[in-house]
Amino acid sequence: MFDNLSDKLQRVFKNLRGEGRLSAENMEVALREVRVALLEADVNFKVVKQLIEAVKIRAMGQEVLSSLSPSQQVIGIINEELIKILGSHEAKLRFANEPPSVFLIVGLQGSGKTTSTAKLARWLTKQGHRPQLVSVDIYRPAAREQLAILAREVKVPIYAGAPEETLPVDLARSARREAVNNGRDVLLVDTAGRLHIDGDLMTELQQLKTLLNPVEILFVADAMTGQDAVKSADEFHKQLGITGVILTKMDGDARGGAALSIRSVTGQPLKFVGAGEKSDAFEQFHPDRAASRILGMGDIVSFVEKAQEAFDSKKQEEMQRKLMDNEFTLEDFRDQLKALRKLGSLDSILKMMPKVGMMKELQNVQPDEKELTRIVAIIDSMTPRERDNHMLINGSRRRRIARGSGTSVNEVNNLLKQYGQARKMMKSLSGNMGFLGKKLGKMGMGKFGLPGGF
Ligand SMILES: Nc1nc2c(ncn2[C@@H]2O[C@H](COP(=O)(O)OP(=O)(O)O)[C@@H](O)[C@H]2O)c(=O)[nH]1
Ligand SMILES: [Mg+2]
Repeated sequence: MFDNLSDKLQRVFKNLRGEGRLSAENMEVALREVRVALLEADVNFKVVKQLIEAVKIRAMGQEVLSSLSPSQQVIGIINEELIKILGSHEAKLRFANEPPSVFLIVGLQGSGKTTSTAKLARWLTKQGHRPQLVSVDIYRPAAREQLAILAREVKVPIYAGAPEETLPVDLARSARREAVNNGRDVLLVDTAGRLHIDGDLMTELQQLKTLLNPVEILFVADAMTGQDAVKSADEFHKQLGITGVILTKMDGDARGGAALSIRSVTGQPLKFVGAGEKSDAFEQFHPDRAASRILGMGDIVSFVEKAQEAFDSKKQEEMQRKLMDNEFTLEDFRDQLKALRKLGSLDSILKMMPKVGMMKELQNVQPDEKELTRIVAIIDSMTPRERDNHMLINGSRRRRIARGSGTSVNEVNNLLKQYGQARKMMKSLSGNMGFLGKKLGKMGMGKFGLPGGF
């Protein structure tokens, strides 16, 4: 999602880490590089300026210059300032005191309004709401059909409209009546867009706003259009008053600048991010997690949320205890690998892991499904005692295991080495898990306890 920016910042931090101590001079150089990286990611220049100045003031302070691990502290400061810019805390949706809460979905043509409306309906359903859909895009015949198809897919009712209802307000009025009659608590109104902002469109949206009194007016912005998306969001806000932004197409090669600028420029929060055409490629925007991703610290919280779905929690607690007590055996290693596979491709998991430091430990663990099968086979060929205590596995045992699993002694050796590394890595990860009750952003970066000094 922020891969490019993240890679560039990694490089800056790596250089910083090389410096024994921070001086005003090398700080200046590093911050200049951070500035360039942000501008290249298409972040609004005012936002960049604001960020760099805030970081400079804090990072030049005595606290950092005299510190033993200055780069760590600088990253911590950048992290905090990034979170501030992204919005400090996640912006929750508002709901009306009296249902149905009306959400107006607005934006330019092709930005992803219809797709996001369906995604949001699905998301709301998962949260226990009972949404109702309606499309008031009367200009393109296929537009309403498109939402109807998506509605079926996400299993949310849609108001189809009567032949005499030719105006957006007519459709919207009836849709609201239908929502009330059917006890739906949220009405999502997918509106028409234009290629450019124009008066007619704004008048139409204004009429819908007056009629429906929506609690949310969500502007859908296409991340691929970078600063243009930010500009239109601002324009819509001035003319209509938006309450939040849904940023779509973050799966493309968007440079991430829009995500970083929207809050500062419009004063309105980013509420959701779309990262794919499918209806489940949609998540709430968490400023603290996004900052971590940008800084290459991975998205541990998202990872754990995903993991909680795949691992059963009792077993996980047991595993935690074992990790802490250094009792993590080869058998546990195999079970963890098996559970990991349930999480998705190894590639996608690795993306959520902190890059800094962690990657070094993972270098030998190739994200290769065949390799996983081989590892499981090798561990299966061990005796229970060997799995319990890897120290027992001497040369002749290694030969026997290799034969039994159809692999080579070399591969067995590699596995044992990886296991040793995984033990170390898991141990440091499990240290982090303990913090997860708290917000990631509130954690001092130095407490990460990650291998590689972070
Ligand atoms: N890759 C990607 N494509 C998206 C995303 N959101 C929407 N799209 C695609 O963008 C195109 C326009 O979307 P649509 O919802 O029809 O836009 P609308 O004109 O604003 O209603 C469609 O081809 C969608 O599949 C996203 O998050 N990622
Ligand atoms: Mg549409």
